[in-house]
Amino acid sequence: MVTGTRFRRTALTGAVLATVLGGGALLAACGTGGQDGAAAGPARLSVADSYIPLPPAGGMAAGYLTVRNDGGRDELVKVSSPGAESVTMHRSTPSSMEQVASLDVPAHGALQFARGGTHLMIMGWQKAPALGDELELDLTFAKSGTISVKVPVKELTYRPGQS
Ligand SMILES: [Cu+2]
Repeated sequence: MVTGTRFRRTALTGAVLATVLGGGALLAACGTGGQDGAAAGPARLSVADSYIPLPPAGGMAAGYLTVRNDGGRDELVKVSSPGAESVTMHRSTPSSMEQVASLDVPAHGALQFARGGTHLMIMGWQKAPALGDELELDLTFAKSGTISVKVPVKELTYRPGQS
């Protein structure tokens, strides 16, 4: 009985130790070979799943998109549009939202705009948007320069992945 308990304790400690060591080795591998090296390299960006829910007549619209990154870290520092006076980056908090000056694009990751989270606010449309219209957005990144995308205006209830 006593021996049994002792054995089980030892086995458990061994398992925990193996987990800790395994995790540590993984972290070390990421830190040296992976993340640091990759974060210093050039970003490789692409934009997907962009859309603007149709705003009420000529009003303020939100914009959503995903910036994928197959390379090193970058930062979205500015968004503008030839078709709108002002485009700003916002982050939603549980009670309100705040404007942000830049957004991180992690190495080998993605910057994701989504309802209830990070979003663009688009104001001062030159022409009132209608379903099926496209608005050019010029996304300026700290390292990668500017990427222009045509963002479709969708139904108010649209979510990416739906048709
Ligand atoms: Cu906002």
